[in-house]
Amino acid sequence: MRTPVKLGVFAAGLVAVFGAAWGVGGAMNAVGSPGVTSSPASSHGHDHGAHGGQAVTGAPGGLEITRDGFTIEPERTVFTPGETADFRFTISGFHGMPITGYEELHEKRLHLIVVSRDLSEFLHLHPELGEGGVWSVPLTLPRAGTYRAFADFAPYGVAPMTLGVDLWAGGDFEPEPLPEPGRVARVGDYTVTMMGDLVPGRSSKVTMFVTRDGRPVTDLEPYLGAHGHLVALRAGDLAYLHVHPEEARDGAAAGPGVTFHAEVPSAGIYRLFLDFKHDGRVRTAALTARTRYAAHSH
Ligand SMILES: [Cu+2]
Repeated sequence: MRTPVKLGVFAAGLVAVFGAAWGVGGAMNAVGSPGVTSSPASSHGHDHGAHGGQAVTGAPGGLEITRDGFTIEPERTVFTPGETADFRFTISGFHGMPITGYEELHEKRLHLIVVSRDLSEFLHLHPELGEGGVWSVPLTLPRAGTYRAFADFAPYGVAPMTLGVDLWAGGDFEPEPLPEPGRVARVGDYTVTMMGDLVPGRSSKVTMFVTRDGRPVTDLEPYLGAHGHLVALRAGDLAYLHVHPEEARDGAAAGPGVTFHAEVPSAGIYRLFLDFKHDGRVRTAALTARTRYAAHSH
């Protein structure tokens, strides 16, 4: 088990690097801080880690309302901004009837992600499954605009899939420009720094490093079966990347680093949303990442 040891040392080194950066104030705003992307441990992880080099198979999810015979069917798609309404939908199968049996994925039978198409708004909800396979959740679209709702689920005996459907909130819409690519996101007192790179065409390992007021957070609370939940969407078409947390085999540390494997279908710009739980509250940190090709690919 060479890799975990190396990564442990790598993470400890980053604590030191980031600690020092905080000392000089604001240095962490730098995009692609030296020592992060060029770390030998990091590139080594890409080449020989558990998922390193693994080809990405299949088209990205979330771009279609129907795939492999399964279709998301919302009862309504138009909402009033700022008003809470029940969002009800079914997932139908080949026979056109709603699916009622689902596997559990990250502790839930269905994850519903709703984002504005400019990626400035993000909601992560867990609808309830009612009679007849009808999913239902109170939904508030915060501002006017076009939204994409993603249902992430696995019918019994079927591989997990993501279907997407557009929703609308009427009114004047001011699109927000996508924030510049960078490695740092702030939410409240928390700062999240991304280590590792999204490499097109394969599974990429990224670690989200969480600090609060400059100190590493080491008591992240479990959330959806891990110490964080990451959603990655491609800017431009909102392709929904398949991301899974590193298996907590050796009693994974509750921070400051939370590691994920993301399947990146292409070069481009992606918006990453990290949900983590601390002090009893789930928080979402968002950052924009540009893919990087491996320094030496064979
Ligand atoms: Cu979820």
